[in-house]
Amino acid sequence: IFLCGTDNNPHYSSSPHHWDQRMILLAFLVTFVACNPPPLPLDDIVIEKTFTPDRCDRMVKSGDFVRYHYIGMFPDGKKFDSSYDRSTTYNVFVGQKQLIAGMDKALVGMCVNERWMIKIPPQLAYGKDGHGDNIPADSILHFDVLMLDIWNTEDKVQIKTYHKPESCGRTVQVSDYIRYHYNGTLLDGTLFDSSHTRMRTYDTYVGIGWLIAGMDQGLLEMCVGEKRIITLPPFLGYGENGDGSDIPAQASLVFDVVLLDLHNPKDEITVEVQSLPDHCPRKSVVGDFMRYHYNGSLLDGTFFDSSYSRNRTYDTYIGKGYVIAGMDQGLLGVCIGEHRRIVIPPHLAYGEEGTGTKIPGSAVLVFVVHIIDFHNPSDTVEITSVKPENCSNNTKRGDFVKYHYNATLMDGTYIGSTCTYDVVLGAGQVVIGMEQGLIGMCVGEKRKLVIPPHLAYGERGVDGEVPGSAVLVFDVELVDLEEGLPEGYMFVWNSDVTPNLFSEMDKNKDAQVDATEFSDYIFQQVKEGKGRLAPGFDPQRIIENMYDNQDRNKDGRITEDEFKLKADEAAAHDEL
Ligand SMILES: *[C@@H]1O[C@H](CO)[C@@H](O)[C@H](O)[C@H]1NC(C)=O
Ligand SMILES: *[C@@H]1O[C@H](CO)[C@@H](O)[C@H](O)[C@H]1NC(C)=O
Ligand SMILES: *[C@@H]1O[C@H](CO)[C@@H](O)[C@H](O)[C@H]1NC(C)=O
Ligand SMILES: *[C@@H]1O[C@H](CO)[C@@H](O)[C@H](O)[C@H]1NC(C)=O
Ligand SMILES: *[C@@H]1O[C@H](CO)[C@@H](O)[C@H](O)[C@H]1NC(C)=O
Ligand SMILES: *[C@@H]1O[C@H](CO)[C@@H](O)[C@H](O)[C@H]1NC(C)=O
Ligand SMILES: [Ca+2]
Ligand SMILES: [Ca+2]
Repeated sequence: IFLCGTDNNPHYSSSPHHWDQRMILLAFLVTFVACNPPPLPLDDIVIEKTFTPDRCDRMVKSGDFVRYHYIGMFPDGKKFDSSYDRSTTYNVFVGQKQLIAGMDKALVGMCVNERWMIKIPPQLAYGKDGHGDNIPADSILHFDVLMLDIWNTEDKVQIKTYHKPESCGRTVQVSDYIRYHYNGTLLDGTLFDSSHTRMRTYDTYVGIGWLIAGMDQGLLEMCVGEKRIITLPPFLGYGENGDGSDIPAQASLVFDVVLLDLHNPKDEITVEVQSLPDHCPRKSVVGDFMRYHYNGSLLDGTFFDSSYSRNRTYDTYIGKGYVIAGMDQGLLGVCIGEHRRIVIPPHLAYGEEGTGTKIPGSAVLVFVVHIIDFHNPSDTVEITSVKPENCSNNTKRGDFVKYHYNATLMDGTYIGSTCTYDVVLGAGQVVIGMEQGLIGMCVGEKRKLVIPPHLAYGERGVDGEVPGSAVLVFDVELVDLEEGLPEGYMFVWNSDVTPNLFSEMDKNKDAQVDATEFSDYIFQQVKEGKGRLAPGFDPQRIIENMYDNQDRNKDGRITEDEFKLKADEAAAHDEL
């Protein structure tokens, strides 16, 4: 009891006991254990491991620099110092006599996040002299230590790739510009920063001092989609000053990084031809108008737009600044039907600003395009012909023709077909391109006509059948040809006209020609081969028109005067 000292031992000193010698001995032992933990002598440090983390990437070696928190106590639990009270870790080299000998020895082997109770005898602490006012001579010291950070001046950036994408073509090189997401933590796991909380990637040049040295090194050789953990010592990070309130002085940093985007400002577009059609009569040039489908994504595969989802092609002139510069370039030299992948760096796309919600600033864009068709506003109808053996009596304006056709778009999409189609050439009954394509054909001839939209259905197309600005392909076969009349005539005489025309027509001799007399007479002439009506039109209507024309005063009869008057006028069309 007395060994303990009365002030230390209120319980025993105040207990009224009646004891014999044995009880004193017992009390003595009990008191000893109860009041003052480890007694002298303590030969060496004693370590009690209060917490050991599951993971231990590295243990403190002599020569390492460490950051840790501690509470310094005397064996009775009385605190004499604490780093927590100063709100800053204790930062020091281990094994270089910057610490008391016992600490230099004890810290070796500790892991980050490990917590030890270290008990140090005076001869390995402040010995007989003690230390200042706080530590009396011959004090055993207890330190409750929590290790937070370990590094060494020999350390280099450590890179641990934990995910590598299947294809890893290009990798980050010095002076590349990259976009990435990261989580930054201290070595003990404390998150100090994350691009995710800002909801935007970190965008920067690499290897040219825009970043802390460790990141400038640690991001090199990464490929898009790769995930790596970059660990760097403070001298490659924020060093002795730390950064702001979140990165303490002398802190090792751990960055969990996923690379999303990569380009170099010197980059041009890259084009990868994925498939070419067998037949490619011409390749696109500046000024062509193109219809294409595309899927657009970012370099990490994030989809941002597709023409397929809209069910319609993207239609534009190329090489003229109607689309982003990279696309203007990437669409040159393509064949109709070609598939190609075009990778466009941001300076040839939407630049540092990006656009909309889906294309971030400085994003590299990947377009997989399928060229449906293109044409030039100066294009004419392209005709490929297969002629029969005796090919004469070729079609010309005014001829009445019959033909078969099958129509498709350039990509083979079926548009329509007919068994026979009848038209008078030059009468505006079919699109201009078709009129042109049917000229000069003989019966039995087959042609493939490629008709640009300005000679077909134009920018509007035909609702539900022909898309706007579509190039059309017609396979035609001429099956019949009836020669037309000279331009502008609906009826011609094959032989000389009788001088008694009026009286021949006036069958009932009442000195006027009525509509029936007129049409009977014309039909008769046609039947006898003396005259010809323009083929391809309704004869009844032609004759009615002729009659109306001749009946100048519109009283429903033609008099001899009206007849003569009209007949004298040369070169008028629907007339006798
Ligand atoms: C960072 O943290 C976020 C949120 O916890 C997580 O989704 C992400 O995968 C982490 N890693 C990287 C590299 O961003
Ligand atoms: C375009 O993207 C869609 C949806 O991701 C996909 O189904 C389709 O195959 C893609 N088409 C091309 C030509 O890449
Ligand atoms: C596109 O066309 C397909 C088939 O014709 C149809 O099922 C789909 O709903 C259309 N989508 C849009 C966005 O019009
Ligand atoms: C082509 O014309 C020649 C001479 O007019 C004739 O002998 C031949 O039979 C004709 N061939 C056909 C396929 O009509
Ligand atoms: C060409 O036309 C003339 C007169 O119409 C006709 O006699 C001849 O048979 C035609 N020839 C062919 C090959 O159709
Ligand atoms: C149109 O297609 C049908 C069916 O494939 C074919 O029999 C016909 O010869 C084609 N017509 C033309 C004018 O090419
Ligand atoms: Ca009459
Ligand atoms: Ca009249």
